[in-house]
Parts: sequence; structure tokens; C-alpha cells
Amino acid sequence: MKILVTGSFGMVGHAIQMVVENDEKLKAKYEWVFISSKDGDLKDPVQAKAIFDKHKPSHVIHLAARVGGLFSNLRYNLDFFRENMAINDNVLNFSFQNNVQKVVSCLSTCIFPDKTSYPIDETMIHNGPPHVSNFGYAYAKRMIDVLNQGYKVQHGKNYTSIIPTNVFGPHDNFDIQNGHVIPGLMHKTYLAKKNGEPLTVWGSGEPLRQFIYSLDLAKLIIWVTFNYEQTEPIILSVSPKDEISIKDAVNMVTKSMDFQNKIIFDTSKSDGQYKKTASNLKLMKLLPDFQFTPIDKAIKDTCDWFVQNYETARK
Ligand code: NAP
Ligand code: GFB
Repeated sequence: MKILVTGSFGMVGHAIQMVVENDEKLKAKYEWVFISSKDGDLKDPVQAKAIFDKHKPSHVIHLAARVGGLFSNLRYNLDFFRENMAINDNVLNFSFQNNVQKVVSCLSTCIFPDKTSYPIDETMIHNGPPHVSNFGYAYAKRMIDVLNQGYKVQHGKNYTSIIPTNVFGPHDNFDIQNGHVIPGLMHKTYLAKKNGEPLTVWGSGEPLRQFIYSLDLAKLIIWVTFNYEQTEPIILSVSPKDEISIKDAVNMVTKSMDFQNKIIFDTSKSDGQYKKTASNLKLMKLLPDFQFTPIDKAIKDTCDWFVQNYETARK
């Protein structure tokens, strides 16, 4: 069996490469093909077709996407919609054309309805409009679920999707303007410490998030690829009880980086969604013994990675 992983040189893709590299059984049992945009632009059907015709995978783990934090989504909602729609339609179409047995694609907990009850679960994806801050990305991701249902009812294909919560880890995008909060805080703390300046956190710090370590997510994605047989999506997240505030995240990052200067909360900047608390009951019923990395250790390890790889990190 040949597993094609799109978006392999992003944060989650690197985590999957690291998990596979450290698992002799996974390496021996399957052929792994890790591709990036250098292998072809998946927005382009000609290039996407060439990739699938060349590799003819039996399984696809589809990570490639235009991805960004709150502030990037606020600026580029149309681009997030169009680019991800193109990528996702091509990947699923050429998987189908090449008789791929299974495709695992990625949604996100930010795509759920903004007006909802909590905790959110997998049955609620289409129950209302997403938060306005990232409607483009959210609708494009929801269309993966629509496409998966279409390939099932019309062609009997077993394509599914996972719904990760906010992810962080090595090889993240540490670009302060366009990245997510945890890598943004790490980069800003690094610079503030180096320059002897205060750390400026955007927003009030009150919003709540569940964060999952990229290496934990990678293990769960590999498990889904070989063991989860439903078309319906599955949330891959820590428990609602492990939800923390942005302020908590700031404290863990500044502690990990031994930052002693002043911390300012710039409340002129958007808070985005206040919360998107997601249930992980479906996952826990299937994998009751899965152990998530404690978040303070995961944040410390990621801070250490960032400082050690500052010159080459995406920023
Ligand atoms: P990432 O670090 O930005 O990686 C995404 C990868 O997709 C990049 O390596 C990029 O390749 C590739 N890509 C983008 N556009 C492409 C195109 N047109 N053709 C081919 N490749 C393209 O993102 P990530 O955080 O690992 O996210 C991986 C998946 O998880 C995504 O589907 C994302 O939506 C989902 N997800 C992420 C989070 C999160 O908090 N990060 C949360 C929920 C879901 P290059 O580097 O070569 O440009
Ligand atoms: O990870 P993030 O950008 O995206 O987190 P979301 C935004 C929250 O962190 C807001 C606060 O409450 C911000 O005010 N924040 C504080 C910061 N300092 C910073 C900073 O330096 N950088 C950033 N980025 N935020 C995204 C969606 O929502 O979730 C995406 O827009 C994606 O589509 C992602 O799905 C997983 O969690 O708000």
C-alpha cells in the first residue's frame, strides 16, 4: 500500500514524517510519499492530475491547504475560500480517478457554526454560518464533507475527514502577521526578550481554545487512516476540560522562554471567536487510552525547537 501525504512540509506534515520515521512497522508495511507544493500546485488540475497519475497511491492523507491564523483569515477570506476549494476538489477528484481506496482530509474546529450549543460535536458542522472572521476557509473546509458524502452516495467511495482543534508544534508557521497564536506568541516573545522590550499580546487574552500538539495529532491521523471507516468526520482534540485561555497560553510561552519583561494586551486588536469548545467523546470512545502530551511540555519543546531553529523556521 502506498500512502500519499499532501502538504508534507508543513507543520502537521512534518509531524507525520517524524512519527513514520520513528516507527519501523509503519515504514516496513507501507510505502510513504511525502509531497509539497514543490512537487506541484494542487490548485492546478493539470499539476494535480500529474501527481496522482505518477504516484497512484492506495491511500491519501490530505493536509495541503492555505492555512492561517485569525488575522490572516480576516484579511484574505476570499483567497482562503478559492484556493482551498480548488485544492480540495482536485485532490478528491484525482483520488477518485485513480481509484484511491481511502482519503483522509482535514477540516478544523473553527468551521463550526458560530451560534451553537457546547460542546460542539461532529453532527453540527452545517447547522449555521461559521464565525465571520474565517468564513472563507470555513466554507471551503465544509465542502470537503459535502464532497466526501457525494463520492460515497454516487460512487461508494470511503473518503473521510478529521476535525483538528488548534494545532501547534515544530515547523509551524511563525510569521507574526499570518500565523496562529502560539507560534506568534513564541516569535514575539523571542524578539521582545532579545530587544529588551515588552511582549504585546493581541486582543484581551480572554478567548478560550483547545490546543493539540502536532505530534499527537499526527499519531491520531495515522490511526484514522488505517482504522476509522466512517465517512462522517471525527474531531481530533484534547478534552473540553483542557480548554485554556489565550492568557494561559501567554503564561506558558513566557515561562518556557524565561521572559521577564512587561506583557501588554492590545485590546484594539480582534479577539476573534470567544470559544469553539469541541467534544472529543467520539475519539475517546474509539481510543480510550490515547495519551495527549501535557500542554506545558509540548509548548516548552516547541519553544526550544523554535529557538534552536530560528534561522530556518518559517516566519
Ligand atoms: P501548514 O504548515 O501551512 O502546511 C500546509 C502545507 O500545504 C504547506 O506545507 C504547503 O506547502 C501546502 N500547500 C499549500 N497550498 C498548496 C498548493 N496549492 N499546492 C500544494 N501544496 C500546498 O499547515 P498545517 O498547520 O500543517 O495544516 C495542515 C492541515 O491541517 C491543513 O489542511 C489545515 O487546514 C489543517 N488544520 C490546521 C490547524 C492548525 O491550527 N494549524 C487546525 C485545524 C486544521 P508549501 O510549504 O510547499 O507551500
Ligand atoms: O490561532 P489564532 O490566530 O486563530 O488565535 P483562531 C487567535 C486568538 O489569539 C485571538 C489571540 O483571540 C487573538 O486575539 N492572539 C493574541 C493572537 N496574540 C496573538 C498573536 O500574536 N497572533 C495571533 N494569531 N493571535 C483560527 C482560524 O482561529 O483557528 C483559522 O481563523 C484556523 O481558520 C485556526 O482554523 C485553527 O483560533 O482565532
